[in-house]
Amino acid sequence: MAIDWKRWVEECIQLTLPSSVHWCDGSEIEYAMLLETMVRSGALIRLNHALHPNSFLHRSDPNDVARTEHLTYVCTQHEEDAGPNNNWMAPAEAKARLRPLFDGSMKGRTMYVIPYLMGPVGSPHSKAGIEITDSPYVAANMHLMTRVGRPAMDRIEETGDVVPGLHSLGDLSPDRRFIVHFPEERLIWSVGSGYGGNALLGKKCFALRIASHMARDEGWMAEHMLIIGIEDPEGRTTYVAAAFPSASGKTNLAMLVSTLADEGYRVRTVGDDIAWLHIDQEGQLRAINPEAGFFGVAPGTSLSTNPVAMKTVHRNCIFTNVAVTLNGEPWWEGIGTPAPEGLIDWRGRPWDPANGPAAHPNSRFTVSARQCPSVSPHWEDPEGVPISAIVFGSRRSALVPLVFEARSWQHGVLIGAGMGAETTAAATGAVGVVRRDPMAMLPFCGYNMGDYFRHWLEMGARMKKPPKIFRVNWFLKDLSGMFLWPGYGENIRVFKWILERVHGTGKAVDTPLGAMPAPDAIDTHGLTLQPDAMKQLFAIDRGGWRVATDGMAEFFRTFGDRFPQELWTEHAALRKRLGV
Ligand code: OXD
Ligand code: MN
Repeated sequence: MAIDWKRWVEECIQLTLPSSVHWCDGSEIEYAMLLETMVRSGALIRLNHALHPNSFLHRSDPNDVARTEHLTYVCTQHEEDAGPNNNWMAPAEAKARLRPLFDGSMKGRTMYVIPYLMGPVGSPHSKAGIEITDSPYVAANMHLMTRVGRPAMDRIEETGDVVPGLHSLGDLSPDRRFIVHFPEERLIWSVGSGYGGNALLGKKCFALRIASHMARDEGWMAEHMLIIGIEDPEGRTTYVAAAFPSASGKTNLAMLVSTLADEGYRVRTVGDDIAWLHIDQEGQLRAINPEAGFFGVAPGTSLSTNPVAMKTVHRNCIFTNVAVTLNGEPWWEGIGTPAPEGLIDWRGRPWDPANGPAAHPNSRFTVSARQCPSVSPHWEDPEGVPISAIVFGSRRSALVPLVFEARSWQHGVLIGAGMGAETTAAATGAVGVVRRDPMAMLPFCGYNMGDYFRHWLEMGARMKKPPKIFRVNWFLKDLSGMFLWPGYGENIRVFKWILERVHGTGKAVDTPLGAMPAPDAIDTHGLTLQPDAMKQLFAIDRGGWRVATDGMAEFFRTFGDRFPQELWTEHAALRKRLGV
C-alpha cells in the first residue's frame, strides 16, 4: 500500500519525542556501533572473544521473555474479520488506547528508523517494511534477521509499498504492553516489550500476521513453516515446507544432519521459521524464506541434537537470556556439558538450581543465515524453491502416529486445520497443555481462520499438482514416558519415505487416518528401538480419535459459517472411516 512514509516517520517523531534519530543503513559499521552502544550501556555483555568471536549476551527484563499472545491484537474494522482466533479492538479504539503509551516514550532515547526487506534482494515476492524503534537491541537483531538499508529503500522507491511499524519499549510494564496490527492499513504498533516476536516487527507481526492478510487478498500464502531441500541418492533435491508450533524443533529440523548421509540423503536449509508461498506460471507452488537469519531456541541445542546450529552460533551471534560461564561462554540446559562451577543464570545471578533453569527455557540465539554450514545454495533464489511436500507436525505425546499422508489436498487441509499441539515456553502461559493450533498458525494468522482455511482450499485448487500433505509426530511417548522415536537426525528416515511417496515409489497402506508406511517401508536399519516401537508409532487409538475429532468439531464450530463446508465433509468422512 502506498503511504507517505516520510510523513509517517515525522509523525512518529512528533509523538514519541526521541532525543535523536538514527536512520539505519544496514552497514557493518552501523552494526558494530549498535553493539558498542549496548556494551557501554550494559545492555550487552561481550562473550569470550577467543571462543565466541564477536558474540554477545543480552538479558531482557524478567517480565519480558516470550511472546504475549493475550496482549496481541488484530484490529480490523469488523470484529468477525479478525475471527475468534484473534484478540480484537476497533482500530480507532486501539489507536486511542496506545497513543498515550507512545506519547513522549522515546524522550532521552535514540530513535532508530530501520528500512528492511523481507525476502531475497531482487525477488518479486520480497516486501519492504520500516520499523521505528527505541531499542538498539531490536535494531541489531533486525540487522541479522532481515536485509536492512539499501535493498529496502530501493524496493520502497520502486513500488511505493511499505509496511510501517512503530515500536517502543515504553516502560516494559506488562500492564502497558500491546502488540497491535492494523492489517487493513498494513500497519503495526508495538509497545512495552523488547522480546523478539513482540519487537522484531519483521518477523511474526509483518511476515506472518500482516503478510497472511495480504496473501489472502493477493492469492499467495504466508506460513509458519521451515523450508528444506532434501538431496537423495538419485541426485535430486526435493523441497519440503513444514509447519510446527513454536519451540517444537523447527530449527533442528531445518538444519538436520542426516544419519543416512552415506546413502546420499542430506538436508539443506532454506528457512527455519517462515515461508512465503506463491504459485508460479506453471501452477507450481514455490517458497521463499522472507528472513535472513535465525532466532532459535537455545535450550536443548547441542552438538548431538543440532551440530549445524552449534557451528552457526559460534561467532557473530547475539544470545538472549542464556546463562554465562565464568569463562564468558554461553551455557544452557541441554548444551551437552554439565553446568560448570560459577555459572551465572539468565537473570545475572550466581546460578542456584532452586531458582529454576540457568538459561530461560525460551532463551534464544540470533544469527545470520549466511553463516549456516547447511544453508542451501538456493536459499536466496528470487523465484523461491519448488515445494513438493507440506508437512504438519506438533508435539503430541500420544494419539498421533509418527507419519501419515493425506488422501488429497482437501484432506490435508483438514489435518492441518485440526492439528492439536502441546504448548511450549515460546509464549507466556501454561506449558504442555494441548490446544488446537491449526497449521501452527493460531498465534500468527492475521484474519479469521475460517477464511484462512477457505484460502488454503482455493490455493490447492489453483495448483497444477498440489504438494502432497503429511502429518508427522516425533514426540510420541510410551507408558513410562520414554520417547518411542529417536528424532533429530533420525527423522531423515521419515523424510526418506515422504520423498519416496512424492516420487511415486513409497509403499503405503490405507488407514482411516490416511496412507501410512507399509510394514518395513520406513528404513530402520541400524536403529535401536524398543521391541514394539514401530507398532506403537503407527497405532490408531479409535477412542482417542473420537475425542480428538470431537475437539476439532468444537473448535471448527467457533468459526460459524465462515468455516468451509468442504472441511465439514472431510471431517465427517474421517469419522466414518474411523467408525466413531
Ligand atoms: C518464534 C516463535 O520465535 O514461533 O519463531 O515463537
Ligand atoms: Mn516461529
